[in-house]
Amino acid sequence: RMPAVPPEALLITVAPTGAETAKADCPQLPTTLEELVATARECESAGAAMIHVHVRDADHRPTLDLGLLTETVDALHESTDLVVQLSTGGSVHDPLDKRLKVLDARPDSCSLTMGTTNFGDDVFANPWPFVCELYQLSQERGIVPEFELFDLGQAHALTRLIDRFGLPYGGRVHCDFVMGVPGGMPGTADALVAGVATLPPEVTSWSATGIGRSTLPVALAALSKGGHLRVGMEDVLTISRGVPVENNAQLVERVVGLGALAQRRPMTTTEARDLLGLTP
Ligand code: KMH
Ligand code: ZN
Repeated sequence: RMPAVPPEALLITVAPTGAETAKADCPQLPTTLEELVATARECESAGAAMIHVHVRDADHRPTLDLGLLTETVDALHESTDLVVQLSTGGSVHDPLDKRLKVLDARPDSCSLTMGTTNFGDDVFANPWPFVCELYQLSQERGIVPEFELFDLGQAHALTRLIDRFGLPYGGRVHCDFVMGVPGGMPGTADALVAGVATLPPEVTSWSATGIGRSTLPVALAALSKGGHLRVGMEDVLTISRGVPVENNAQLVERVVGLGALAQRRPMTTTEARDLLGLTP
């Protein structure tokens, strides 16, 4: 085995697109495969080691089309060394069966949200039987889940999942706190501390992301607690009040700078694979 990933290594995950923003409202959002690959390469150069991917169709609308998902995973593997994580959350309109099929595209990792959340005026549905099915499927397929936690109950639900079905493929347990969603936990240091305290002992790493204006408070709190970071235009579209984000690399560069202040340097893609249990 490789030596353990050192504590100063900071995993930066970039979430470049999401399923909520319309291309028409944000032309700089990467929605085509070409734009996504270019973004991925820029973000890898800037310090990202993992990419969390939502795919868009020819009309720039969110899709879970298996052909497009597979093509995207393959293209990202060909042009970058990034750990490729596909979203199984999709959009709030995607049916559960289609979200399970995402694993057929054979990503390295998949997001796995630990419970149902009010999501603005919508509902992001993750009923318990679906969570169990997706988890077991990830174990069978050799895909490493990233447990997405939108509230404290979801951090606690991870104990229940691991007690029932054992550890993920690869033996590591990586979580991501998604904070500041209207309907979920707030994007505050207090909420992050409570969330970390609620994680089961099996957790080996965690990151956090704050939506919208909670981006910086959450990033600073996560660095203070020794966690990792997710950033990207899925989560925030302004770099400061009223100033639009130019591109995803700009957000990655900003947290590389925050990491440097906290004496954390970007984790390499090789270290990220080790951290996540993707190295045999
Ligand atoms: N688009 C949200 C409804 C995930 O990627 O797994 C769900 C989401 C979480 O973005
Ligand atoms: Zn997502």
